[in-house]
Amino acid sequence: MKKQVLALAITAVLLAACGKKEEPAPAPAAPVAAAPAPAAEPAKPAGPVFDDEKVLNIYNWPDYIPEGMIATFEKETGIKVNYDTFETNEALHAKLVAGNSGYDIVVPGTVFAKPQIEGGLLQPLKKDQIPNLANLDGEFMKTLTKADPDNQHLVPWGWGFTTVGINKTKLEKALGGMPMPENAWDLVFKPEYTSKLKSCGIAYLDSPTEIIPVALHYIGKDAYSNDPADYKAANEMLAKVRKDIRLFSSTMIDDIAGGKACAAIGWSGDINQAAARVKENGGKDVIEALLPSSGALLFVDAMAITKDAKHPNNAMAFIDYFLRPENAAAMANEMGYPTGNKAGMDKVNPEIAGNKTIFVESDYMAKMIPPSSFTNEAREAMSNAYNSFKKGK
Ligand code: SPD
Repeated sequence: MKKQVLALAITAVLLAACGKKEEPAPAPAAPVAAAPAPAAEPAKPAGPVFDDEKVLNIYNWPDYIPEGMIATFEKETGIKVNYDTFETNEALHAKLVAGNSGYDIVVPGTVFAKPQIEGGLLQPLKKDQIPNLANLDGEFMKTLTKADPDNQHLVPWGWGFTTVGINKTKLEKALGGMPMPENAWDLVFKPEYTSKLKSCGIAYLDSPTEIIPVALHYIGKDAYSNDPADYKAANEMLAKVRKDIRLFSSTMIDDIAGGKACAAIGWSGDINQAAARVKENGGKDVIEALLPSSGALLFVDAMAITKDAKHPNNAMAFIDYFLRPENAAAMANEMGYPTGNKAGMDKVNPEIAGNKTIFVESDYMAKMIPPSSFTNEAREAMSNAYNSFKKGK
């Protein structure tokens, strides 16, 4: 029952963002897969089909795949998986726009997947080759229609939220008796706090579309504003704390676990992974992902097949494999990210299912900022604003 409530909570928030009518997407690029069977041939049983070349090239975020998941797929199928990582949506997007990325499966955030689908950079799925799509939560899939109108291109990999992560032990020492703020975003955005925390280290994710939206939200603007004047306002706020930021990184798990940062703008699952790493290493510091009173920024990352994938059938087979219940549970248990797959919920460990920063309760879910997207022009303006912030100009 509790699990049903959790599922409803995230879908309610994500669906709330789907109110706007989307412009129809242009016709998708033609699939590169093998030619369809002649009409007279009897229908093949649903399920995986493989390409002649037993290779699959995947491009995903770092620290985002449970141990052994690739090895088991390779063993079962004989397909050799080349698994590379990117650190920002911007980096993946640039590769897709340039074309011939060499990747079959990519995992954009939905904020970027929307323009990628509209631009014909991703190909539609052959759903008859992915029977495990049936394991996905239908309500959750409805939320993805904001980016992918008929659920033709995207299969959720993981969801989480951008928030403030802390090393409570070091942070309290650096605050020296100053009480925690009511809104955790103050820790990383308000000079009163950052000036104290710079001694134990403040880390920011390193990408315009990660930092500007939370900064906009903090100053009371729409996190997904397309207005450059709003970016200027966000930058004015950010400029005041720039000197206190120690590092910019999208792979900060070791930095947090190793004590290089006591406050960070990071991703929920990564902060939970840092907490687990400290414990594994026998450390005593307490690492926590916080739930800021003004809300945090929800994201959904989704698998998609590139328009020019050389191994689209192997890609479909991997997507079907990923959708097995045990893989969904491993994503939550090992990586701290739920997947929108309801079939694996009973395999999630009780302490993970009960972690409110992984399976967020409905009360807090109502405060979350749901994902949306930016125009191309806005992304460019945001990049300029972010780069001048980083340079301290
Ligand atoms: N460790 C990988 C976490 C994946 C984060 N994707 C975030 C996209 C948010 N915009």
